[in-house]
Amino acid sequence: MKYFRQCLAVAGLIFLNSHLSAQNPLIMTQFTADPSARVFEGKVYLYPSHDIPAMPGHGKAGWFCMEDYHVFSSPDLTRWTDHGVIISQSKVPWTDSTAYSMWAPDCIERAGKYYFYFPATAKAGNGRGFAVGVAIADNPYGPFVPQPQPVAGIHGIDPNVQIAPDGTAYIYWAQGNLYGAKLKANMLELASEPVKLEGFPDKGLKEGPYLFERKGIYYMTYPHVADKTERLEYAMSDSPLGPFRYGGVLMDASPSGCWTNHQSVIEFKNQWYLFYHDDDLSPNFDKNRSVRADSLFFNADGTIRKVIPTLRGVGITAASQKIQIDRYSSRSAEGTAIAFLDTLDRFSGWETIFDKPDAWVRYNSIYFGKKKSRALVINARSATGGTLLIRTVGAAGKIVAQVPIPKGNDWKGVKKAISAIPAGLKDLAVQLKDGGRVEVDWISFE
Ligand code: FUB
Repeated sequence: MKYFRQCLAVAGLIFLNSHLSAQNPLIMTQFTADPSARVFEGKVYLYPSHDIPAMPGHGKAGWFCMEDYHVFSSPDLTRWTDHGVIISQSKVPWTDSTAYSMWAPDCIERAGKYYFYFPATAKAGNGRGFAVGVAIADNPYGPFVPQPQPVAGIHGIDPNVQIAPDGTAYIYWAQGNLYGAKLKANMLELASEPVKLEGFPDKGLKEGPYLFERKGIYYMTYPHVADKTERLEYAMSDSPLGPFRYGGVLMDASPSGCWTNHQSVIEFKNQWYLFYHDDDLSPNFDKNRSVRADSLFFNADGTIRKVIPTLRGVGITAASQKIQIDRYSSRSAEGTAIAFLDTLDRFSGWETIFDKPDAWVRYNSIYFGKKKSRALVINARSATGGTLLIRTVGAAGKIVAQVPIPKGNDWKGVKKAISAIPAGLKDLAVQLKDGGRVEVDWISFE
């Protein structure tokens, strides 16, 4: 049954308004990559690529394999809703429906219409290689109607569209280097000759252009292979088509070895965020990726501070939710490890293993609502038996509960009354009191 669920999840067939978990990665029901995040109608919409494992007759083994796109939305960056498939390779008139090459997309709103841009391999007679198509909808979640032909004049991948404050729309794409052109007001045709954008490192692949504007500065962000794998960089300009001046590294290449990264940047409720991807749910095959988000900050001179990827990610976690402490904010130098709960079903997530006295993990931004919590539950198991201390962190930090985890091989929800009732927004630490080995799946407050 578990295997069946996993197959459905991987194929993207479990969706429809399922509310998903917070932290990184953001989506735990399917592989997602190349996130284009947008703020529409007061919510964050996420338009990622949808990686699937290749199978005989479906895609090329060892390579990217994508046949459709889902869209997700969230009111708070914590609860994500999957609105299901919006475009699939078999439903677009000009795409090769055997190519499984629906790579990094983007979406933008103009005059109440939503324009979804996607690269794909054209079928014979529609040009060679990658073209960029457009599909139009009245809502950010669709239904999207694909145009019969791709945008004339674009050969490449990773489309990105921005509308400058003066109303001019620009489209960007990649083909080894970064290119851009103006778009007509119909958002479907180029209004100027494509230009190669200038001001970027000469050496190494550049792709995934994503432009945003802040305080009159145009920031072009992009993945770049400066060494062995992609890192995220940015460049700045006073004009949407440049020339750009190199700004710096936005995110270092991942220590996981994931060859690609791909980004978007949004401001939501007065905070800037970087969306990107890594191979969290597929550590042995980096073409099955997962989308992440972390906060992004600017320096006073307009440059961007490098973003350090976290597992905790963004958003506030309700105390009554299952708090996945394996997505920690920080942890002790020794005595903790993170492991998949089930290596045959990685979508079921991770556990935290404590195996040294005083080892701890810290999980930030838990909201204790109006209803006072009187107890907590720890879903745990322990081959040795052991005791966990749960405490709030900070100057007024208190021990919330001391929870004995009985010896046993099975996962069990261990409930304990709380001695100090937390209120408001708190950071929590979970600590192994003495010796032993304790595994924790999640904790939650009642
Ligand atoms: O997802 C396929 C390709 O990998 C994207 O188009 C690139 O940006 C890279 O992330």
